[in-house]
Amino acid sequence: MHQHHKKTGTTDKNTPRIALVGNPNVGKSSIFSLLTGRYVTVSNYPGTTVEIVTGNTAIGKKRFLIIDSPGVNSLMPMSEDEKVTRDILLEEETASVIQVADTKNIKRSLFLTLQLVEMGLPVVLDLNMRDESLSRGIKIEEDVLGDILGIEIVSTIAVQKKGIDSLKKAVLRSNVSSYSFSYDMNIEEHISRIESLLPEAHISKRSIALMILSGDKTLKDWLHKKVKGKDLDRIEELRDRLSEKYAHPLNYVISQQRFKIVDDIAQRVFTKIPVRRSGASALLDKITTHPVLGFPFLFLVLFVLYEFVGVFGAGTLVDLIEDVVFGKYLNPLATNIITAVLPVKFIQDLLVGPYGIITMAITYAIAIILPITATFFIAFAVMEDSG
Ligand SMILES: Nc1nc2c(ncn2[C@@H]2O[C@H](COP(=O)(O)OP(=O)(O)OP(=O)(O)O)[C@@H](O)[C@H]2O)c(=O)[nH]1
Ligand SMILES: [Mg+2]
Repeated sequence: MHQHHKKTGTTDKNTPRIALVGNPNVGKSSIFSLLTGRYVTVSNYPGTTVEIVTGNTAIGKKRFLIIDSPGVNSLMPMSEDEKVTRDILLEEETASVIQVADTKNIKRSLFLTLQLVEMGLPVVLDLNMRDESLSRGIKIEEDVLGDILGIEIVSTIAVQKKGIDSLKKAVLRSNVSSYSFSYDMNIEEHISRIESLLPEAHISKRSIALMILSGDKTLKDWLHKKVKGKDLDRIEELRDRLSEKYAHPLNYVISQQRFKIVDDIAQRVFTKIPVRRSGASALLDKITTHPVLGFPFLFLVLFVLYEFVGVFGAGTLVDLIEDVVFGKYLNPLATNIITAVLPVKFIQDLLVGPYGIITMAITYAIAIILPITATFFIAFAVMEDSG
């Protein structure tokens, strides 16, 4: 990887920016590598130790600067990483946001989608990790979700390089969502009051008002630069007045109302499909969970287990090892060696013969314990792995 240090965004002011945003560990960097070439720029986000990777790409005939951002769970920042991602969207113009989502975790993803939609930015929702979601029988009705949110929805499997072309096409078509949702009356009233005191920005005033109401302290510097002191006091007063109306902190109240909206959407788009498996395993599944056939099957399993551990292990194998391996070969061999090497009868009796340590104790220890424990553990392993 070719790396050199440069401040983000200064590459070329005229190249439209695409920001990759998403929850932690959903495949943002994998998608980033698939979209950009070999030449990327790694730099610290100004004033932080957080690393940001940017790269150029051409989609159709257009050139874009793509930014890979740190994973976030919310755009109401609680950590430096989250602040950086929020600032990437706040501080500069973004042509389009690609939200990379883990399809298995649709609710967590939608919680973030709502905040991006609120920001008034053009968003493409990329449902990544479709391989994993399908293998768990999770399917998202993309058309329905697209209709609800009014944005481009695509699905990808980054590790298999699948869906990247449709993602690129969707980026060219990306648009600001037409979806709007509201909070309770008190919150809505305070949002509009605060909005009227805010300047134009790269993200909507509504989203900034919600950050302020959520008690976002990381916005302080930005606000001091952009808003007059008198208006800042008024904004704080409005937030304090609203928070007095609730038993819980405002960020909790706002999050709860968002979660409710996320639940409603998820319910409409989330479907569970039967996981396709081989015929034999599906049949086995049917038999073992069948209310009537299940019991005979249980007894069959227990019987096979008894035959294997009890009859074969404790019977056949024990006899074989005791009588043949030890009785015919090892014990006579040990007796011959001992009587040849140690002429003292007392010591000979101690070691070999019917009560000798070697012939009796070791024979029993190995011949009896070994086959039983071995067959038992084999049976145990088979049962555990088969579930
Ligand atoms: N099965 C599967 N794994 C994927 C897919 N996309 C990415 N991964 C894997 O998921 C892991 C995380 O991928 P990254 O691209 O590092 O995720 P990220 O969103 O950049 O993570 P952070 O930057 O830490 O938030 C890696 O092991 C990827 O190989 C996918 O579509 N399917
Ligand atoms: Mg990453």
